[in-house]
Amino acid sequence: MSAKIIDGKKIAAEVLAEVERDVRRLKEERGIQPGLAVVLVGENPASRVYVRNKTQACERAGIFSQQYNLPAGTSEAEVLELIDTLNHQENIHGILIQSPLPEPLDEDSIFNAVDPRKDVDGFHPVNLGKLALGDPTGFVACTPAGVVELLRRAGIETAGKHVVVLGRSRIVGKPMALLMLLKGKFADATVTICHSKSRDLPRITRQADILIAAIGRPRMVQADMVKEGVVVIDVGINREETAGEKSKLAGDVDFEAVAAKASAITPVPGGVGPMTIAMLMSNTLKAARALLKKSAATPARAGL
Ligand code: BQF
Repeated sequence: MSAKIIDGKKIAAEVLAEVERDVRRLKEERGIQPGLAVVLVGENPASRVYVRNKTQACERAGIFSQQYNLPAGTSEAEVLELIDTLNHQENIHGILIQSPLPEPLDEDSIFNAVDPRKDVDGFHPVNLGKLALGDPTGFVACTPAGVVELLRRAGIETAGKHVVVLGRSRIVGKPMALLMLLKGKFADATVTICHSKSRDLPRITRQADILIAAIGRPRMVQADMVKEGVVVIDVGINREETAGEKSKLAGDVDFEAVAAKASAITPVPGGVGPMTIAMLMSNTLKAARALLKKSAATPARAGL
C-alpha cells in the first residue's frame, strides 16, 4: 500500500485562517482582541523555538501576545506571582507556561496555579476533568486536540475503530485517549493505551486501525509493529543531534518503513507539530469568547 501523507502544515494553515477571520470579527463586532501571555523560564533551546512559533502564530492570527522571559534560577514563588498577576489581567485571555520547566521547579503546582478559564494549554486538573466527563466548556490540550482536528479534516473516521495510543503523559497520551473515547463523530473509538511497562507491545500495536505514537523515542515504531492499511499519527518531536550546527527532527515512527504499509501517515516535521500551534490559537480565541458570554449574562449597566 502506498500511504497518503497527511499534510499537517496545510491543515494547520486552514485552521489558522479560520481563527484569524473569527478574531477579526470579535474585534470589529465586540471590540475584544484575544490576548495570550507566553511564559518562558530558562534557556532551553527547543523551548525558545516553540515559544517563537507561538508568538509568530499570534501575530498571524491577530492575537495580542506578551512574552515573559524569566531566568533559569527563578523561584517557584516568583513564577506563581507572575501567574497571579496574569490571572487578574483583563487583556490576557490565555496563559501559557512553556514546558518543560527547569529544575527544581514543580510543574504540577505551577500548572495548577493558572486560572482554569485561562488555561489554554488544558493542563489544569479542572480541564482534564472536564475532558474526562465530555464537558465542552473546558480546554483540551493543544496536541491531542490537533490530532483530532487533523483526522477530521483528512476525512479519517474513528467511530468503532481500534485506536492504540502509545504513551500516557498528562500532556498528550492521556488526553488523547480520553478524546477518542468521547461520544460523537471523530471519537467513539475502542481505545487501548500502551506505555513503557506494556508487555508485548507489537502484538497490541498490530491490532491498531489508527496508531497514535507519543512516546518520545525516535523511530521506535517499526514496520513489523503495524498492520497493512493502518493510519499512523506521529506525535514525536525528537531532536537528533547531528555533526552540523542544526539538529534534525525525528518522529517516534520509522517513516519510510511504516509508510510502506500504512494507508495514511503524518510526517515529522510538518505533521502534528503545526496543528499544536494552530489549536493554541483556537483555544485562545475560545477563552476570549467565553469571557464575552459571561459579561452578556451580567450587563454592566442598567438599560444595556
Ligand atoms: C513541525 C513540544 C515536546 C516537548 C514540549 C511545528 C512545533 C514543532 C514542530 C512546535 C512541542 C512540539 C511544542 C513543528 C510546540 C510542537 O513543523 O513539525 C511546530 O512549536 N511545537 C511545545 O511547545 O512544547 C513541546 C514537544
